[in-house]
Amino acid sequence: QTGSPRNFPFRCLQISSFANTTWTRTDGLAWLWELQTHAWRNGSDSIHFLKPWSRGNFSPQQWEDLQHILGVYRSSFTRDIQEFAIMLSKVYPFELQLSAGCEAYPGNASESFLHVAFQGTHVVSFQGTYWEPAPDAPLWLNRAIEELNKDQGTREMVQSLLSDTCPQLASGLLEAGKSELEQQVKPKAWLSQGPSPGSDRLQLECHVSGFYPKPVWVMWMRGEQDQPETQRGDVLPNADDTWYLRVTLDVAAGEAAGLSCRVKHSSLGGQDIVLHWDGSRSS
Ligand code: PBS
Repeated sequence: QTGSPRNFPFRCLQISSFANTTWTRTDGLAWLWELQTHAWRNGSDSIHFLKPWSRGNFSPQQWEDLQHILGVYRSSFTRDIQEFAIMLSKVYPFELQLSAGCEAYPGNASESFLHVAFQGTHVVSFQGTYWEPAPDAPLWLNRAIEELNKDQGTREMVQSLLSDTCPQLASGLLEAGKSELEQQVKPKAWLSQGPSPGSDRLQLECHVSGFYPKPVWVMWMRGEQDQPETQRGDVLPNADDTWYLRVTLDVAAGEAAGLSCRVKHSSLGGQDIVLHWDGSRSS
């Protein structure tokens, strides 16, 4: 993997809750691939830089300009949505989520996107120079989209944010954060006994934690044989940008001896971690 050019998408998320006609909040966050780089909390008038390299190659002036645009946007967005809610008779509470970003490709090319979800369902995207309904979007949205498309100033700003600002910021971040993005952090692994799934049965747990990046392979084995009954949990985030995974196996108490948990991860360079179940621990 190392050496070959690879892409790291940059994603900005906006979460807006409209509880009733007067209570709303909007939070923003940005990620470069697996790492959160920025946060923009509801009450705050400034973007929070979460990494030492979160300023990328933007000058203080460029950040100030961007914060100003976003500050105006946040209050206009809230106002516009409240007006749409009246115009379209939408009932409170509702949630809007925006996901926008870009990915730079070799040779100066980049691809950008901006999608909007209403109550968790994708309803609107920005395509080229216009707002467009998502396939299967409800018909009532067309009136809102028509209104939005009348605002040429906003369309031009969104277009330039997506096609210029975003790839510029993303490539600066990538350059500044490259070593952290590409770092390899080895997992630690340990075994434990979970709650008994039934009489004479054991739940064997294999915990794997502290690894980066996210892809990981963990299996319960008997010798060289994968145990297909292995149950894999979700890969969960630790607070320090590393990941955690728990993998379990239910077995008859008499069959636990001889089982082991095997962990493969890019940081281990082929030297898999193998932990053997200690038969004497099963009561
Ligand atoms: C319940 C209904 C659900 C409908 C879902 C619709 C989703 C809509 C997403 C809309 C996003 C834009 C909202 C604000 C915009 O309409 C407008 O009021 C403001 N425009 C901006 O702030 C431009 C920056 C947009 C960045 C978007 C990133 C996602 C204010 O516009 C006015 O001022 C600007 C200058 O600041 C221009 O002069 C513009 O012409 C003018 O109208």
